[in-house]
Amino acid sequence: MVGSAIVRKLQDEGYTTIITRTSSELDLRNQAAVTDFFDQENPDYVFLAAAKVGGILANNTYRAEFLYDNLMIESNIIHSAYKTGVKKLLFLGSSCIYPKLAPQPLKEEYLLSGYLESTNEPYAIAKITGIKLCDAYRSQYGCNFISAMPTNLYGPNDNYNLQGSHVLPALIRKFHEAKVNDEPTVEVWGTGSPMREFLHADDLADACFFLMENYNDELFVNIGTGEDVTIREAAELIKDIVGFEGELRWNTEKPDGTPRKLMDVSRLHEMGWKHRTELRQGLEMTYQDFLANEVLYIE
Ligand code: GFB
Repeated sequence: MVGSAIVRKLQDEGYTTIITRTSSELDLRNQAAVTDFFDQENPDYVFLAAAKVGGILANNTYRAEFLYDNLMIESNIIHSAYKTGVKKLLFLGSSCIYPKLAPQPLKEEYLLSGYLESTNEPYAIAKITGIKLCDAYRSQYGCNFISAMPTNLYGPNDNYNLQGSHVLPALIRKFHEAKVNDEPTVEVWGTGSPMREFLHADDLADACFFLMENYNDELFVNIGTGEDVTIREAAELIKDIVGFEGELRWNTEKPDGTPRKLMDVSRLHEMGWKHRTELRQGLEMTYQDFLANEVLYIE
């Protein structure tokens, strides 16, 4: 989702020499394969968006994979970028790097000031390591490697697998299928009280391009909208957009995860960047994209 959004942004900006690989073409966990790739292609600029990602259930179930795969991907790419003299690299982390009970909104300096949320601790540790790798290669070797921490994302090419997905694609699919099959209820996980901030993938890509052009410092930068909603509000919004007329059934056996993770985006705003897509509009676009690509998204 993020990689394809960045490619769309670069194409819109007129770039023609964009080098990409799918995961089946290049296994980024494989050090030798990544070394060969960088030696052959010699990229000038790297957007490191590749990661093993998923929603709360996937993070909590595949704890070893979320830690191992992400550590390998980051280590291989960042080290190869240094070895081959990449001019600039942007590493993408996640808002889950912050302590579970950090004050809100989350300022960049709250990193490592408390315990992490347990459901995604392995993923968060891997992402914190990515930030620290960029910092270490900057301080020891002078590499211009920067990091950005996006909030929860959604948009085209999201994962619609109900066991692996994040909340918004899961609910788009569930409400849509319940509407089509005339079902009376839709199961929604947790209590509905956690709050989440959501950013459209095209806005994220725009922010990544902005940072690649304008930001060269060590301290990582939050990327978000600065606004959040409860999961209950998000569910009601999707229900309305999809046109499902039944009831929500809250399954409190499933975890809520962190109570809130609202980004403080004042640094990005001060630099002159702000999101464009509001949540309702973004979800309407995403539902249309889901309808157009349902066959591809649901295998
Ligand atoms: O989007 P989500 O899986 O990730 O869940 P997190 C957000 C909230 O939505 C949780 C609730 O409180 C879920 O219980 N929820 C309700 C659902 N219904 C559903 C559903 O059908 N599917 C899903 N997936 N959730 C992830 C982290 O946390 O966020 C990652 O695990 C990463 O590490 C990512 O940071 C951005 O926001 O809780």
